[in-house]
Amino acid sequence: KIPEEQWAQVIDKVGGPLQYKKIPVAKPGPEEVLVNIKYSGVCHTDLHAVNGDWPIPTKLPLVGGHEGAGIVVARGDLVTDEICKIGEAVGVKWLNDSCLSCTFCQQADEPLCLTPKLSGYTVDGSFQQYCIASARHVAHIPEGVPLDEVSPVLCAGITVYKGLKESGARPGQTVAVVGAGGGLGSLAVQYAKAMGLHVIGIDTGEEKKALATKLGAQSFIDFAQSSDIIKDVKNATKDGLGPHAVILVAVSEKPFQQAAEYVRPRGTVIVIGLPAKAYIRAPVFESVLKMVRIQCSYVGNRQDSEEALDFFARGLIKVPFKTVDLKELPKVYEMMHAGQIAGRYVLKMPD
Ligand code: 8ID
Ligand code: ZN
Repeated sequence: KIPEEQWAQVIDKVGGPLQYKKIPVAKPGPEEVLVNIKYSGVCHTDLHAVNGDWPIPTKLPLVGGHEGAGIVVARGDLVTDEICKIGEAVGVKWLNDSCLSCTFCQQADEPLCLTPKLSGYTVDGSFQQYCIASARHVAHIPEGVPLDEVSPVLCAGITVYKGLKESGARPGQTVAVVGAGGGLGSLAVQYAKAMGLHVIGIDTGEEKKALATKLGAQSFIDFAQSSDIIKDVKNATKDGLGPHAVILVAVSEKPFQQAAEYVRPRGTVIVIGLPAKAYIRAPVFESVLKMVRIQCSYVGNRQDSEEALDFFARGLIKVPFKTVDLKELPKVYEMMHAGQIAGRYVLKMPD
């Protein structure tokens, strides 16, 4: 019942165009599974990949996508039921595979693996009906969870959950989410709230303001309207000293050069967003006297993934999403490029 051919969104070269066409269905290797993707979120990373924004090249031709939720329909000979069952609901994440043997994998820092496979970047991803993934790395989606709504958790959710953990922010403290109306940001607001943190949302426009506020941000700062963002962020905290942590999930360079100035003394700036050719900047004098910590965070390991999904399964996270068909991906990229997406778009695969 697994077909020979399937629908996919493919690019042949950097910059596109996207081609919606039929391609062969791959066969899983000994330690792989074949996942019948039902839904896939569209992350800004997918657009960075099309645009060639980053210093490492993608495979070509490339099928993008790394928030794929679907059902395991075939598996390799070495995949036992303990690892992954046929018929199970699983998620295809950005980290499609890691070696599990290098010094980083050994310490559960799988995202730092020296020879990773990245879904929708160095291997074909979830913008197709049948996707290959490493059996040991697929996320196990709890029973009863809707596959459309959960798909954005598979990158956006895991990544911001991990970033919040890395920040060390504790219940009762305040975190600023920069890019709070976007895909990662709209989930960061909710994970932070669920962790007992106060949230300052930073983004632009009425729609993103309404969304961030509805999802739990106690205050919102419109970066396009603010004449002094440093002052406004500090003033949004009770004592005027600034947030204990800042989660940077914006796709422009500016905030990566501002956050160290408004974070609280002994506070932590967590860098997650990956705008093209951007640099982090902080004034040495003020940063030293404030003992500021600047730390980067990159997706999450298998345990982080399980925990992020568990928050969702417990009803603590509502994904603000709109669903369109796989063939509509070019329109989603256009809106994303224009900064017009509040929350996430999720692609529905053809039946
Ligand atoms: O593991 C990682 N580090 C990781 C994982 C997943 C994604 C990193 N990312 C990266 C993506 O590659 C991308 O660069 O995180 C970034 C955010 O991805 P996204 O949430 O999928 O993008 P989006 O939905 O377009 O949201 C971006 C938001 O940033 C706002 C925009 O208005 C939008 O809502 N924004 C911008 I552009 N400039 C801003 C500013 N100066 C800003 N918000 C506040 N201040
Ligand atoms: Zn992503």
